[in-house]
Amino acid sequence: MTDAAVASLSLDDKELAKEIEASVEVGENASLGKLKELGVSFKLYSHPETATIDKQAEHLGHLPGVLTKNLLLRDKKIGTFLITVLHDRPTDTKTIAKLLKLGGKANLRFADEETLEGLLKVKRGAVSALAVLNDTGNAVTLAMDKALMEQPIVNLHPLRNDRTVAISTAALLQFVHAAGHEPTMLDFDSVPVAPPPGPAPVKEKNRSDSKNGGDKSTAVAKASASTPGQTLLGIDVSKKDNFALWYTRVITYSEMIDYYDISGCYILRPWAYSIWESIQRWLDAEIKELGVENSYFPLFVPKSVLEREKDHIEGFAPEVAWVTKSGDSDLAEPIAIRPTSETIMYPLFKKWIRSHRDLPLSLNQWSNVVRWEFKDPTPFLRSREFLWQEGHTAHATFEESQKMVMDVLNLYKKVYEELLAVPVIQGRKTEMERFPGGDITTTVEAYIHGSGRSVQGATSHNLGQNFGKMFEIQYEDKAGGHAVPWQTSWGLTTRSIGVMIMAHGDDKGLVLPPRVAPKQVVVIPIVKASLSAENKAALQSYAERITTDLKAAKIRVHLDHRDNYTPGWKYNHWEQKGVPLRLEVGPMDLDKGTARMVRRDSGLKVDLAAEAVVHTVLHVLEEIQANLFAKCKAERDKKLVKVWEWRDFVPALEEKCVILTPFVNETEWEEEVKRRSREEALAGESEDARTATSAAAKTLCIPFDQPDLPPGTKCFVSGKEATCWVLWGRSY
Ligand code: 87F
Repeated sequence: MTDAAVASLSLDDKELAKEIEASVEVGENASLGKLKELGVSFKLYSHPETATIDKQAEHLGHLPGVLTKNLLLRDKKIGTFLITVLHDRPTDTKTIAKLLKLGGKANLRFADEETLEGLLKVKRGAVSALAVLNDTGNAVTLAMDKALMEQPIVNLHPLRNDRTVAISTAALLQFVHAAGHEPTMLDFDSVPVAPPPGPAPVKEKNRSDSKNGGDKSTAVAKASASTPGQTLLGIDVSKKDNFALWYTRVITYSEMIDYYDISGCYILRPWAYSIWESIQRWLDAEIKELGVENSYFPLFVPKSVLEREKDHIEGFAPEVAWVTKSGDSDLAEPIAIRPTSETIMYPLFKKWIRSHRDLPLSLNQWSNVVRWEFKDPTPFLRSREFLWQEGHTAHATFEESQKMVMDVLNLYKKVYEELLAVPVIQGRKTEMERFPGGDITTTVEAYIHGSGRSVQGATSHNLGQNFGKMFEIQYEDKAGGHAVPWQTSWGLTTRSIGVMIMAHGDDKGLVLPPRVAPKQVVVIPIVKASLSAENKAALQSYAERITTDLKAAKIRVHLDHRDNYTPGWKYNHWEQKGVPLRLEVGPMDLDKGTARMVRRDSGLKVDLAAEAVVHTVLHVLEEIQANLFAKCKAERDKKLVKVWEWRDFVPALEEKCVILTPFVNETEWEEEVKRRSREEALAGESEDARTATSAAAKTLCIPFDQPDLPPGTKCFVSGKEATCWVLWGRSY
């Protein structure tokens, strides 16, 4: 991190504003002039150009006040709208049209650059509500987030994106009124993320068993008429049509996630936490096999210690969350909440590593970390607090440390492939993408077929002797001399659960790999009201016997014997929750001594003899695990292509491919690919750069498994001689 960036974190913001205001000609800028004229107080910040909200957050995220997303939308028939909303709002045109109450026929589009400059006289990337000042003809309707009005301070670009003004929302309203605009308020609470609970048709997927009353329509009518509150929302959007919304539906309807009042923070409900426990159980045992011990270090980092290692913090500073007060009193020194624990642990490493006999020192901790992200948050994939394990080891030789890096990376591959059934590619990060505090970053990269994006699954770093030197970790080696240890650090987070959900889920909801499913089998007795008490009891004990047998074989099984839900409702419920196998037991099964097994992954139904249930279930669970992996790998492999020339690169990206190219592996060329791929993909259209997903390609890794690279092979972008094959993609 540069000194200036460190300073901007700790400098009192009033001082910063004063310092900056002095260097800006307020009078030159019409919007600032207007604010002065109105006599409202404001602060002005200067920063490099920030054309996107992410960039703005990078430079200003630590200051008071909220950031906004601003867009100019247009419907040729209805008119033009300047939308100013809180930074984490969904801003797809459908949602906005709904909030503006434009009716189903509206056709909102992002206004082009020409319209923008014509009407508001600002460049793209510099738009804010302050731009209505230039709309003297009142051609634009200003629409503002209702919730914004509850915020004390808002940060906005004053017609240029290398400046930001902080003003009160009251002052902002005064400003827009003075500019002749009465803003329309957008109430996002009226468009919930998940639809409100309400009656939805329950599909009775009962088999037409005459004894069970197979008339579907009657069954549905009964379910909703006689048992209010028994309705179940179905996933009403397909994975293919709207992946983001589909994901939101799946994680909420499956009872994995609930939302919280702080943006970017989520509740991991038992169904999700149990999956994390499965991952923990397996990985924890394997880590211990490598000789690593668990420990726990404090959540807090003193400011001076966090900032001691500048390279390490470089670029991360805006994401650090600080505690500055206890009650009403300021703390003597601000305290950071751990975003990672290098700076917390290594002062102790210095204390504990004195002799070569103290090595290797291999510690792991299971904990939470906080990184105050400003990109759109996504449950599991990008949240402001997440769970992980972080391992930190110190060794006498580079070779030993590198072995640890690779052993752990291999465990991470197994977590993804053998537990979560998601194939990954192992490799090394390029100079541009590696962790700057270390020497080598290795990674496992997954691919999400539904979105065409890649995800960094987990990383394992060789830190070299950088931290050792920085934290003065020194020991006496065998020869009696002084030596600095070789260190590693590595982490796997709850992001892995999000990757698994995205990889396997379908239009009915979650699909869980049996190895991590909290329940692997659900047994559902088909009890109808018409059944005699005696038959009911017999059926009940039959279902219980099957359940007990499965439990005895260590299968995670649940008997859903609730009598206030219909079988059809239960089928839907457990399908949404992704349980790998369902066993239906009805009166006919009792008579015949059978059970009907239904697979979640394929929908396949088979009638089993009761004696064969345990054996078959064990076998089929393995088959489902293998099938999910194979399906996911086939989908990925279909999209894994080689490209030799630039002209084929962006078209392949557009086809949602992950791309292997011969590459010169120079940072300038990597930047060039990022820039050009974004530009060509957007072809003049605006990227909704405020969202977390970018149109640009980036390097995912230099795969360990390198295809042949005959001497003389040219780099696909620079035309120079290629040095390796590199994997590229759009990523989360
Ligand atoms: C955010 C804020 C402050 C990532 C951050 O990958 C610091 C950091 O150091 C930061 N985000 N990192 C890199 C973490 C490196 C390393 N730490 C141990 C890992 C795995 C676990």
